[in-house]
Amino acid sequence: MLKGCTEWPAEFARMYRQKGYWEDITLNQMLEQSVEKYGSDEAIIVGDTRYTYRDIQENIERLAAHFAFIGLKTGQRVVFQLPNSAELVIALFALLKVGAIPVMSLSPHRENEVSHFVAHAEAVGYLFPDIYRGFDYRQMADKIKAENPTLEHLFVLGEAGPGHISISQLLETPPPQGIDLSGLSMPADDVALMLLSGGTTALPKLIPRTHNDYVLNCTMSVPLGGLDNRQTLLALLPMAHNYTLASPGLLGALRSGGKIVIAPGVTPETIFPLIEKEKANVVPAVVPVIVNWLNSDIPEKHDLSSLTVMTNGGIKLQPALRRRIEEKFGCRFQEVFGTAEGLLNFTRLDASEELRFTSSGKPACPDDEVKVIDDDGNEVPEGELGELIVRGPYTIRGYYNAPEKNEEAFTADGFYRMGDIVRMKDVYIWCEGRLKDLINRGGEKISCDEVENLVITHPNVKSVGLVAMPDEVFGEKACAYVILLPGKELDLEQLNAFLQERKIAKFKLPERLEVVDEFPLSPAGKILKRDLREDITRKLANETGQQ
Ligand code: DBH
Repeated sequence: MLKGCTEWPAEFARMYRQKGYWEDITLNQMLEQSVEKYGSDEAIIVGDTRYTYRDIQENIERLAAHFAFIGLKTGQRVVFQLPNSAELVIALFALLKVGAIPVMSLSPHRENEVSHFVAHAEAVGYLFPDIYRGFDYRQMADKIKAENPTLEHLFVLGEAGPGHISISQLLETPPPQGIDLSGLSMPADDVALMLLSGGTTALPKLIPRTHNDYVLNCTMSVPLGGLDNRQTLLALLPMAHNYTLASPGLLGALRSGGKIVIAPGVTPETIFPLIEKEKANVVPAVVPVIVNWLNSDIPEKHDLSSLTVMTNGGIKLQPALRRRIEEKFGCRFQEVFGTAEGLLNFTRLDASEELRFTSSGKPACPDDEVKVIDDDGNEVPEGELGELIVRGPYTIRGYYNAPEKNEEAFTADGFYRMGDIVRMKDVYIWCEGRLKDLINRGGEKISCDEVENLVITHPNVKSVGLVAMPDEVFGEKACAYVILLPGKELDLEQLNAFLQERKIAKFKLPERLEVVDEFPLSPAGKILKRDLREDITRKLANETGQQ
C-alpha cells in the first residue's frame, strides 16, 4: 500500500475477496474488458465528436506511453484539474495505466487549494486547462510550480504556455517506440486515485481510493442507479467528482458498455434537447439545477421518453420536488446520499413512494456496516437520531498522510464518522442534519474554518463566525457574522474583494455579511453557531414576510 495510506485489516480484505466484492482488477483492466466486448460501439459523445470504446482505449495507450516516456512513475501523485471532456477520461485512465495517482481537483479550485494539494500530495505533475470559464489556469500553474519544488511537469489541455506540455499535442503524436506499459499500474489492492473530502478543518483532505474499492464502487452502483443494460448517461456535473465519476457515473457506464454524453452546460436549453437527441436514460443532477429545470417550460417541448432515472445527490431534495420530477419528466426519481470517503446510499428504483420521496436511501452493499450512535458511541434504538458511522468494502480506513485527522474521523475499530445526523429504519436512512461545521451550497461543501481563517486576516475584522443560511435554490449559502475593530467599517463587497485576492474558490465567498457587537458564546468561549444560524434564519423569514 502507498505510504501514508491505511489498509483494511487482513481479515476484512479476505472476506471482501471471498464475497467477490474485490475482483482484483484495476480500473484499466475493467475498461479493457469493456473494450473487448463493445470495442466498435460508442462510449463517449461530446458535441459532434463520437468516440468508440476502441478510440478511447487507443488514445489512453498513446497518452500513457507519452506519460511513461516523460518519466511519470508508479505511485507518484499528479494533481488533476481537467474540466468535463473526453480528454478528462482519456488522461485519467492514461495516468492510472502508468501507475500515477491523480488527485481529483475541481475546476473552481484556485491557487490556495491547488497549491495545498500539490504540497500535501508532493505531486510531481499537474494537469489543467488553458482557459476555462474565463480563468487562465496557466499563470496559476506557473506560480504553483515556482512555490513547490516537487512539481516538475505541467500538462495543459489546449494552448500550452512556455515550459508546458500540451496534452492535445501528445494525443496527436505517435507514441515513442519501445515503451512497455505492462506492469506499471498500481496493483488492484493499492491506491488508484485520490478524491477530495468536503473538509471540516482547513482545506480538503485527500481520500485514497484503491482500484479494488473503486471498481466495486461503480460496479455495485450500476444496477442500483438504473445504468445496467447499456444505458446512456448524461454527464453535466463535474466528472472529477465521485458522484458523476463513479456513483455509478461515467465509470459505471464504461463498465456496463453504456454511453456517456457530455453536456456543455446545465441549463434547460442545453439539457432537454440533448436528452432527446441522444436518447439519454440516466441523468445525475443536484438541487439548484433540478429546481431550475422544474421551473422551465422547455422540458415539455422535447421527447423525453428515453429518460428512465433522474437522481439527486449532494444535498437532500424536498419530497414535493421529488414527486414533481417524476410527474414532469416521466421518469423515476432517485435520491443518492453518498460520500467520497466511500458509503453510497440509493433509494431503490422499485421502492415505495414513501421511501423514494422522503428517505436518503439505503447502503449500496449488503456488507456496508452502518450504525447510528449517540455521543457516547453507543448505538441508538432504531428510528432515533444519532451520528452515522460506516465500515465496508469501499469505505476508506484513513485519509492520506493525516494521522491526527484520522484519530478524529475514524473510530478505534475502523468505522468512518460520516458527520451526518440521521435516523435509520429497516436499513433505510433519513438525513436530518450535520455534525461537522460545513455549509452545503447546492452540493459544494464550504468549510467554515477555512473561510473564517481568511476573513480573520482582514485588517478591520476582530472576530468572525461563518454559518449556513437557508436558501431556496442552493439549500444553504454562507453568511459571515463579524465583529469589527473599533472605528472600522466593512461591507460584503469589500470583504469578498479581499477574499478573492486570497484566491479561494468563488462558491466559498459569503453571500451575506452581518456586522454585530458581540457573539453568543458557550461557557468554553466558543461561538454558538446554532444561535447565529437561528438569527439569520429569523431575519431572512422576516424580510421575506415584509415583501
Ligand atoms: O455529496 C457527495 O459527496 C456525494 C453525493 C452523491 C457523493 O460523493 C456521491 C453521490 O458519490
